[in-house]
Order: sequence, then C-alpha cells, then structure tokens
Amino acid sequence: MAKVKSAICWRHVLNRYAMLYFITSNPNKVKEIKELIAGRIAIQHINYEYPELQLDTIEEVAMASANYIRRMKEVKTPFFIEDSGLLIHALNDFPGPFSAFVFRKIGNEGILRLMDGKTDRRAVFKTVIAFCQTADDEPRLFTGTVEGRITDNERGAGGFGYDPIFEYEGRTFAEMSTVEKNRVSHRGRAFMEFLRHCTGKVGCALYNKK
Ligand code: ITT
Repeated sequence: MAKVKSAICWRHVLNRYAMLYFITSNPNKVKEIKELIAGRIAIQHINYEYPELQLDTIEEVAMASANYIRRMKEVKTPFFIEDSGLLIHALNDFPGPFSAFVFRKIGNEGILRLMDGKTDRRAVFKTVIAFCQTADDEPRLFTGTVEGRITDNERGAGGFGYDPIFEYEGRTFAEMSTVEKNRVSHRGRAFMEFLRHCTGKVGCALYNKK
C-alpha cells in the first residue's frame, strides 16, 4: 500500500509558484485537492467548463484539454486541469475516457447492471493532471492510479461520482472520509506526483512504499 508521507517540501512549491490555478467545473475535485494541501500552498479554483473531448485515452483528453485552455486569451498561469476515469477490466477498460458521459447517461446503477453476473470485478481509477507553467509551454502530465473492485451494490454516503461502487481494501471510496480517500486515491497520487515536480527536488519522497 502507498502511504502519503507527512513531510512534503511545501516550501519549495511556494518558492516556485506563488499561485497555482486549478481549472475544473467539478467542485468535488476542488474539495479533495484543498483538503490535501491544507492551506500550505495557494491554489485558486477557476470554475470553467471546457469542451468534453472524446479521445481514446485519459492522457490524450488531459493533454488536449490543457492545450485548448492555454490558447485562450484570458488564460491565467501557471494552471493545471485533471481528467479522471474508471477502467473496468471485465468491460475492456470501459468507461475510461468516457467516464463523465457514461456517468451522466447511466450512472452507478447502469454500471452495476453492465457488471451483472461478472465474476471479475477488478477496476482501476486513474487521474491525469496536465500542467502548464505558461501559455507557451506544452502541458506536462502527472498520473495517479489505484486498483480496486466494483461492488455488487452502491455503498456509502460520502465522495461523489463512482465512489459508491469502487471498493478499495474492503471499503468503497464513498465510505471513506476525504482524508482517507486522498491517502490512497488516483487523485491524491497524481497530485503528489505533480507536487514532486513542483518541489524540483530529487529525494523529496512523497510516498512510503510498504
Ligand atoms: P472537469 O472535467 O471539469 O474537471 P468532470 O466532472 O467532467 O470535471 P472528469 O471528466 O475528470 O471530470 O470525470 C469523469 C467522471 O468520473 C465524472 O462523472 C466524475 O464524476 C467521475 N469521477 C472523477 N473523479 C472521481 C472520483 O475521485 N471518484 C468518483 N468519481 C469520479
């Protein structure tokens, strides 16, 4: 299990970036990231809905979205966006990059129906963060994944999206607090990878591998 270490080189991030802009239309993502940084660096949320691109991978979607945003006249930098998705083994990694569309159309109930009778319940949650230091920079990508399984029923009242049907070590993400979810989640892991880049420090380990 990967565990978040408490001693993050926040000072190095602060020295490098006085402000980071997080562009997303999803307030739940903002809540999780804010919880993770706990006020130690300055992140400003920009609630902006950019076109939902249908591409083959989450990486391609994140890259294309950041490229779209950095070409806008009023873009604020440095900024990051993130694209996340659920990849279900028994469904050939569906819904993957189509996770937002599928959630809107069939929701967790629909996914559970598609999984009816399937014994292989393995699934992976993935987040890809795309970061642009300036509007002239190609986006840099940072990835986080977590392996779990799809439950038989929705469980838990917390979290959002697919959380009630994604189980990690016996509990769904919706049965965890935000702090607990961040410690092991795709988003928490991707964000820690991103911070590792921001610190510019080799040896500033952010995870303890157990
Ligand atoms: P932005 O693109 O504006 O950031 P979005 O909600 O469209 O917001 P994504 O495309 O990344 O974000 O999300 C794809 C879908 O996966 C969407 O339905 C989310 O609710 C869901 N999702 C993303 N992260 C999740 C998480 O940590 N837990 C559960 N569901 C998640």
